[in-house]
This record gives sequence, C-alpha cells and structure tokens, in this order.
Amino acid sequence: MSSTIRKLVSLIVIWAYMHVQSAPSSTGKEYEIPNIKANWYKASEICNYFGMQLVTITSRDENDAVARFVQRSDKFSDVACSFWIGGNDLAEEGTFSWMPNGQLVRYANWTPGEPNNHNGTEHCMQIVYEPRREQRWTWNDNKCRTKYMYFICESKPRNCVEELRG
Ligand SMILES: [Ca+2]
Ligand SMILES: [Ca+2]
Repeated sequence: MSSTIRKLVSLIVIWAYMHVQSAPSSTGKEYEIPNIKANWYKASEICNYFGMQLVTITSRDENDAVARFVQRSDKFSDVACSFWIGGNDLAEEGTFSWMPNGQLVRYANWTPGEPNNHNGTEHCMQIVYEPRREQRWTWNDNKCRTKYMYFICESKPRNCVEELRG
C-alpha cells in the first residue's frame, strides 16, 4: 500500500472513531456503530482497530439490547435499517458461527425464509429492522464483500488475567 493510501485509510479510521456511538448496555457489553459503511470484512477489521469485535448475539436479551442500542443511535431509521453482525457460514455452507469466538450460532433470530443463501452467494449475517416487511431486529444472510452497510462493534470479553487482576 502506498503511503498516501495508508495515510488516507488512517484518516478515515480516525474520523470514523470520532463519530462512534457508544453506550454500556444491560448485557454488560459496550456497543459502538462507527460512522462508516463497509463490507463485512472491513467492518470486522475496523472493530478490531478500535479494540472491539463485530457483535455476537447469543440470547434474546442480547438481541433486545442491540436493538435498544441501535434505536438510540443516529443510524436508526424507523423505515428500514440494517447492520452487519459477527456471524458467517464461510467455513461451511449452512453452518453459521460467530467469527469473534468461533462458536456455532445456537440462539438464532432469523427472518422467516432466511438464511436463504440467495444465488449461492450470501454468507455473512446482518440484523434488519424493516417493519413494513415484518422484520423487527431479525437476521438475514447477505453478500460479505459487495454489500456496504453500517455495523455494530462490541467490547471484547475480558480475559482471565484481567479477571484475576480485577
Ligand atoms: Ca451461505
Ligand atoms: Ca438472505
């Protein structure tokens, strides 16, 4: 990468960081929505850059907490909005796992008819709010590389060493 491009990328990331939405939640996680649309891979990179990870959702409570967080953010639209979340089925078609921790997706909140792997090209997970289509914080699989959208980062779980120190 040339130094000019590298500088530009740094500036974009810094700019995005200055515009993140942050709030503690009932799940004990902090969530953020950087002010930049990206494909799923870049979304994951940007969360990492901030010391966070793409959001993982393993219970109804967490799905509700994410929904509440988005609703308070300026990225929410009551008409339609959607965000990348941290799961995919890139390793094995039809088997979704949470990329940040490698765990299989057990609790799931798919929109009816999803995941449909449309055209055999959809492998990354998004959360969708589009009430006119009966989608209220339900999940869809979409195209990892070519779809650009906002995304939700969460704080990383604290590791054992930090737990002991705490
Ligand atoms: Ca797929
Ligand atoms: Ca789909």
